[in-house]
Amino acid sequence: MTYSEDTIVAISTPLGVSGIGIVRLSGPDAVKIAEKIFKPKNPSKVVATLRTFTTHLGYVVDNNKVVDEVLMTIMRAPHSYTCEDVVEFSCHGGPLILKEVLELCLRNGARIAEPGEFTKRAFLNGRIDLSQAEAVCELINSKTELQRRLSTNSLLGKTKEKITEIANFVKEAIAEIEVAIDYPDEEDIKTIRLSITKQKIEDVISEIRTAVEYTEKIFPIINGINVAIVGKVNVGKSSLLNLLLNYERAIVSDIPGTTRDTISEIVNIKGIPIRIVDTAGIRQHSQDPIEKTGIERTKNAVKDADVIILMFDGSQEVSDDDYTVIKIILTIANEGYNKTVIPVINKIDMPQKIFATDKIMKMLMELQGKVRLYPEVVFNNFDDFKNTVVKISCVTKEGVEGLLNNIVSSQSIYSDIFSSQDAQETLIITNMRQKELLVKTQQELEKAVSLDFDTSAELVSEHLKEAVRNLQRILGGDLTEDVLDIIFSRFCVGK
Ligand SMILES: Nc1nc2c(ncn2[C@@H]2O[C@H](COP(=O)(O)OP(=O)(O)OP(=O)(O)O)[C@@H](O)[C@H]2O)c(=O)[nH]1
Ligand SMILES: [Mg+2]
Repeated sequence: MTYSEDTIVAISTPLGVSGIGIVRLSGPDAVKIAEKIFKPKNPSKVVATLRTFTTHLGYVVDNNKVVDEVLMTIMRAPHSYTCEDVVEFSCHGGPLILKEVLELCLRNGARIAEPGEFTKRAFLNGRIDLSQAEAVCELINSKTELQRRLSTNSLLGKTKEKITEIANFVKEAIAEIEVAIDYPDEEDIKTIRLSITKQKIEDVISEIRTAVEYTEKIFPIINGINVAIVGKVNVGKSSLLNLLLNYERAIVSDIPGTTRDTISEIVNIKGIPIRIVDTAGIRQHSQDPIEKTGIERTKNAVKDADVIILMFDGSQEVSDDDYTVIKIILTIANEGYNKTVIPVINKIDMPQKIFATDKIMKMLMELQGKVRLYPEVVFNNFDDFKNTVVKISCVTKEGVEGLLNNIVSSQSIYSDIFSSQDAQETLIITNMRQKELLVKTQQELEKAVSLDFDTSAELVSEHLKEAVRNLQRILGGDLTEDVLDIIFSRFCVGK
């Protein structure tokens, strides 16, 4: 029994010129539509009787006009991606050809598919659960190897397995408690059994807590690390951005105040997506309204950043403008944001004036304890300070590789994840929706164990039931149509 009455169609490959492009039909009339528009090259073949998982050479025809020579693959219900009859036409990849085949399907009774509708049908027809459906979307959109690895595990059903296991545990606990409620007489046995049950739930809580912590660690991989390059005007911020991107994304000039807006780009560094934000240079007493807006945006970039590269120009002595930048970071730290700051001296290919006095050390000392300075900067001895602070040149590229290593290792979680090959053993949650439900589950379980199982058994049971409902929602149970629509609308058309 499948859920859909209608047959959907979409171009399932990206639009643009390519070797082949695929138009996919799914639904009860998929084969009927194929009969109308596909003419097998071998005239003895009859479309209606073609076996499942077979591919056939032929023509897509509009009445008698040939639209394209194609390969048609037929996959019959229930053994297809959607569990419905699926027909795929592998056409030549021109956008006009694909559009014509698509329109032909529409004219013959198909409806255009919504984003993610094929996967939604696979879910509604019970072939995959919601965590797997979401993994499909995340896999398609994954930009890095680590992201791909995590979503693949989820797609293989690892999330589903673990969640089901936990839900079963909690269900058993509910059964234990209901038995205790029904037979309240045997006091001794009841007390012992309930204390065992309580212990089991506590174990589940700690397992969930570990999973939530792990999720918090892996989220930066999914979302990437946000890095903001800040500093006074002309220190070389845009030069560093261009260097990391390997092309001239931002205008670089010796005129102070070149960058007036924030520029943000994603680079893939060691398998981690890193969003680098180049900001407008800071200088005091700027009267220029555009520059003032730029500075506001710099403040926001600092707020959003996981790592702040605080850049200085080594060829100059430090100035009040440098101090203004430090004050911006301090303001944001005082608002309660916990930031990692990597102080960087740029332009080390030029004669150095920055260490002529220990002013820079004193300025940076103000950040001590307010932000996480990385790598650990030594402040009690000026010579040690000079050695520990990161130094680079955007011209000779000296020190830049080391800076990248520092960005990644400052987020220590990455080394953990790189080393953990057994991620399969851990409950894997790959998005916010799943994480929120897991946290709700944890809260319900905690409420349950905070109660006296003997005297409040009924209330305990209620909390446990709510916990199970939250777990089921992770897999897509108990969700309303509109919530599902929102989830699947994030997909691309044709998937
Ligand atoms: N010698 C030398 N010059 C550099 C280095 N990095 C940048 N510059 C030069 O410094 C000047 C300013 O560089 P930008 O990258 O535009 O500096 P910025 O910090 O983005 O400046 P604003 O956008 O004005 O705040 C340019 O002339 C760069 O060529 C470096 O490592 N060594
Ligand atoms: Mg700039």
